[in-house]
Amino acid sequence: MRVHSDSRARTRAAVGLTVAALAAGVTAGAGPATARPENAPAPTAAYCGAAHRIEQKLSTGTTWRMCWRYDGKAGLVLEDVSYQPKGERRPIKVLHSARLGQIHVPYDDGSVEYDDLTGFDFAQGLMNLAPGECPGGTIKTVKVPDSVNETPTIKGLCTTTRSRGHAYRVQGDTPGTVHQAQGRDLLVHTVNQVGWYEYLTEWRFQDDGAITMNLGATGSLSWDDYDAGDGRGRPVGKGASARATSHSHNAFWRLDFALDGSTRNRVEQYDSTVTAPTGGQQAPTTRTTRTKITKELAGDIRNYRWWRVVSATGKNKDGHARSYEIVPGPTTRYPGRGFTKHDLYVTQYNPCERFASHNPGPCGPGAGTSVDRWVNGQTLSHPVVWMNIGFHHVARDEDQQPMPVHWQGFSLAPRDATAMNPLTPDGLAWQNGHWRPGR
Ligand SMILES: [Cu+2]
Repeated sequence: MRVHSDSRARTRAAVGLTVAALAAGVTAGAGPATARPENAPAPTAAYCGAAHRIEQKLSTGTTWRMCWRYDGKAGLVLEDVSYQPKGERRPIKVLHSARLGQIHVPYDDGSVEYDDLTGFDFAQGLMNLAPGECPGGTIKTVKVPDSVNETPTIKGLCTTTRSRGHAYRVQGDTPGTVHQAQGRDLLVHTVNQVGWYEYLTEWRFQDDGAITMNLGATGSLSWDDYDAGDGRGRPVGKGASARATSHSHNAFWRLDFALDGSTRNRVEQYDSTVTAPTGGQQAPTTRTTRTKITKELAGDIRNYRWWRVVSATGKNKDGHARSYEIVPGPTTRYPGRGFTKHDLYVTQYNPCERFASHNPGPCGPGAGTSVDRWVNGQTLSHPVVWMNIGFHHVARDEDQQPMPVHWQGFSLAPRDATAMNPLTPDGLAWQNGHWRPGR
């Protein structure tokens, strides 16, 4: 029997709140607290105290520093993120602010779609972490703003380190000498419950300067959505009766860069075309062109296309402008809504533009409440990057029980942030540029 979509939506929200309340050790009957007005300024982290500072020197010599705070709708927010490899005298500032921008979950049968951050209490569903969920690390205490719980304090933020295998290896023509290093990452994560799902928000800061942000979905398939009698679901129990409705998870991240401490960054797009050999050419040729993105952009991933955010002020020791490249992970673009039609949006900074969809209120007359509407030709002097990574979830038997984590996300790779590999061992430090073997 199909549940009316409205009641289903209410069920979903109620489950999230009840379980969060129980986890916090209070009864589910706690009344709503006074909420902060929607457009009130969020607490600033221009300076953060020790409780809100994350500083990790990794065993390979790289230090990551940042401040964290917790937003009543967006959840974990990382601010003033900087990176300092062993050869740099000062930290290299990368991001002013980084967080999720929305999780949009439309179901294939057209019955319902969820805006988990703005409409379904993603942030309020922060979960206490068991010690084993943060191996070798520390679990920080998070005060959840605007909480309906009487004690909105959750042991919910894990910071730890993890090995990622080889960072590099080179032997070259000196058989007795192998230069190799095992890479280390700083890992920062939370778990947020929304209805039947539990989302892992993971930020990975590598010792080579790369940053990877992933959203993982686990928990259980939505109990309310076993009614796909119309061919839009997959059977997950015995026979064909229990059908879980297929759906999409369209995750957005919002990144406000501050390369070398300035938000006045530039954005560039690169495209290459490959042409079959002509005349006497031995092989195909590839031509790469750069397009400066000076106005707001709704961009799409394409073969041979990439973007980078370039520092307006800082250069590395080779005299090259520092930048970070945007490296998308696998994605399924959902064409059902205007705001999911493109993979990457770059907008001019506006503090009112907070969520990629279902933004609390329009930002000016006729401005709309989703990121696609904000791309309207403004000149970019302070670009904000919105990345949209989609996953079409067609359930399988293995999704019970619990559901294995399915991941979606993307990376930022440093490009000319340092003059050489930031992990270069001393013995190879002279090999910069067109070096000559056997020196
Ligand atoms: Cu799913």
